[in-house]
Amino acid sequence: KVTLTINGNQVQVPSNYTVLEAAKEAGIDIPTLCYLKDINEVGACRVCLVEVEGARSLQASCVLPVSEGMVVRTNTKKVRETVKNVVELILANHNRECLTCFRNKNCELQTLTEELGIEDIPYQGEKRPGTVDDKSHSIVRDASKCILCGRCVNVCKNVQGIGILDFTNRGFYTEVAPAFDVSMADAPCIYCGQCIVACPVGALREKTDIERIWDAIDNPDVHVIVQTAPAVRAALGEEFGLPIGTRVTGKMAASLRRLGFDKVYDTNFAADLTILEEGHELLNRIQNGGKLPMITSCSPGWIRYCEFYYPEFLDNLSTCKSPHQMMGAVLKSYYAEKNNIDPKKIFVVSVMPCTSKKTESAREEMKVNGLRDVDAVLTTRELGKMIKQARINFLELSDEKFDEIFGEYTGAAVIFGATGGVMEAALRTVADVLTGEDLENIEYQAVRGVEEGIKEAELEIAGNKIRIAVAHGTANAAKVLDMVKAGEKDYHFIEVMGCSGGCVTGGGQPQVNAKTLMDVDVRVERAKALYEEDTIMEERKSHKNPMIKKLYDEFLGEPNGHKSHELLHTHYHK
Ligand code: HC1
Ligand code: SF4
Repeated sequence: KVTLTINGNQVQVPSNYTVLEAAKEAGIDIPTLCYLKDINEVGACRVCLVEVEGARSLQASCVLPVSEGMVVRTNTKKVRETVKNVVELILANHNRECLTCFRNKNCELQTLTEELGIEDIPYQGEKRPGTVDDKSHSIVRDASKCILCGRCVNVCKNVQGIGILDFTNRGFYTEVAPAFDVSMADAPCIYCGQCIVACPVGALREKTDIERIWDAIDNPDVHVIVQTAPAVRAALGEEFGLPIGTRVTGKMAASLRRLGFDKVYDTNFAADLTILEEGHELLNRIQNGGKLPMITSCSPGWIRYCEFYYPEFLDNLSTCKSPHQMMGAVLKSYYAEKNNIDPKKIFVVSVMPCTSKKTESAREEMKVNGLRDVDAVLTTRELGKMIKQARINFLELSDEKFDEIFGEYTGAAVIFGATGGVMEAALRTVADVLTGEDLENIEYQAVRGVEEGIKEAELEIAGNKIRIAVAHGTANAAKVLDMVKAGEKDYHFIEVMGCSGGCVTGGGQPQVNAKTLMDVDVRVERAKALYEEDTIMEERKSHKNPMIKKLYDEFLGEPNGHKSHELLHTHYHK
């Protein structure tokens, strides 16, 4: 422990703390902008400057280690004036269209400007030319809003292990962009959107589909069906000021009905369906000498990562489409038939915590007879905006249920949204199939949690040894694949999710500001909401979903059967 003085108060903190962390612990708020805990600790923006006794110049507190007897002041005239000056310079070169910005009222630069009492910008010079790249299906990059903080650069490089974005050009013309200034559409970007979540301003955002969806809803000839991913219910409330990890399943269903969707369904239904298909695929591969390890295929960021960086593992991917794509395919076949609706007039909208799903839904592989399974994807953030546009008072809504029958789901489905959840859901079904019993012990703690980037276990089920691994974040996926390639590990089944924490912290989820992230592990809080929902469900195993049984009886036949292959499976090629 080290003792130092901050603003006249003695503070005792661990010796590996920075001054910023020490101040935070003492309840003293130092402003930051480029700082992002564990991801971007570079002292680049100079907003967190403090005065240190004995030092000639002001110091960036986010990179300044504490030391015994240190005397720090955070609120002197010199600090206030310098920091104000720093932010004024950033603003002078910033496209200040705040009122019409996607991030209006949710922008760290805007908040800082208000907190520092900046009312006019003394410097009026030339501005950096601002290019907008909106060519990809998933991500829009607006250089005129970029403040060069580097948060996106480091999340992509260090957390995802990819490095699409970097500083290009020099001096005044410095930009953050993919190498050689290519569009995000042409870069080997996986569209995970972690750069968007890390961005403190409006320089990176999703390509919005809001207007297309309003058009579909307003068109009386179109039957518009919405489905929501497991993880959305754990985060949507944050868009309306609720605490991180508040579960809003019932309010969400109610708000979707009020938005005017003809049917309100849950991707969870299709997650249960995925487990039946994928579970049987796994058993098939194990029993018939198929390609192992089998690797999950529901995270489209991970699929793109595999295609670009580990194509030798493409045959290891489960052939299952991701749940929301399966749902789309079932709606445009079974549901259309049953309700006598022309599938061409059905418009399927998925609400997802993910920006990569926008690109996934547009892939050629995700069509049946030339029709897209899913017509448009909204992020959780975009759904929040639509609810506000419709002037629905979200917080006042009473809980409602999803529509029958594709709104029916089990606890196994809802945990898909957290890292380890797909694995646990699959094990609950595979174990019952192998033992022929209705097992009571269904919580697989070894695959839960975010402490480890890679989780492993060896299970003994009905005399079979099954070796599994779970990786979240593509940098961790790379580590697992390298071990498999080197022959150091030999698994039967691997779950990979493109984002650290799984879908709950996907690139389409509400942004949480850097200050809050110093105290809260968002991955943990949102996952809790899903595990809680699991425990209160009547059925907690996918094969016990009565509507899934009905779907097989009336339409699909059996898991991995002919119809399933036509509608629910695909294959990725080099
Ligand atoms: Fe996911 Fe999935 S869990 S991919 O992580 O398999 O996005 O939430 O919807 O499709 O069900 C995301 C979440 C989601 C699919 C399911
Ligand atoms: Fe990197 Fe993901 Fe952003 Fe692409 S979407 S630039 S892979 S963080």
